[in-house]
Amino acid sequence: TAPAGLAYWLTGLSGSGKTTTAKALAAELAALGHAVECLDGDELRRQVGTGLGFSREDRMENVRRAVFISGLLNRNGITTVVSLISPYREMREYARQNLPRFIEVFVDCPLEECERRDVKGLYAKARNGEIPAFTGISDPYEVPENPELVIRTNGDTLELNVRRLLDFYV
Ligand code: GGZ
Repeated sequence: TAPAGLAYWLTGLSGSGKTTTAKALAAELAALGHAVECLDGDELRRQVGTGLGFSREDRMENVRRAVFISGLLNRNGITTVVSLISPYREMREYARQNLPRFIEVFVDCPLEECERRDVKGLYAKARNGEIPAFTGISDPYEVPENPELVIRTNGDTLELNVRRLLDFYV
């Protein structure tokens, strides 16, 4: 089973299923007796995102704050499940370099499917220009080149994806 103090880093488009997968993974890890915390982009931005927008610099700062918090937890044996779009390779590389037990997970879902789901109505707003610099529409997402895991949320079930995340350390 997984060692203590891992950082599962879930990257992917808005609406790809990062948060849903993260919560399910954290619940399973907790049931297995792990100390675990979720660090979700949307919530982090509300709690410690003062002054941050969605420029490349601000997204990098958001990632830096998440890495800092994750590091504090991880070094005390608490596993973290971090779900941030983290759209640039540079950002994920920074996280990899600064978190000793880092697992990059690409939450893969085609843009068309994320847009079809449009759970929060953000894609519609991005399309009509109400939200500028929206990832996948008017801002880049650099697909991970060498993630430890790729999970697909259109097709594979949540249960299968969580199982694959847990089995990574078998
Ligand atoms: C991307 C945006 C934007 C723009 C608001 N681009 O899926 P959500 O809605 O609930 O979560 C997304 C969140 C993005 O936060 P992250 O901290 O994960 O992004 S990053 O790692 O790039 O810093 C999305 C919403 O905020 N959102 N505006 N322009 N997502």
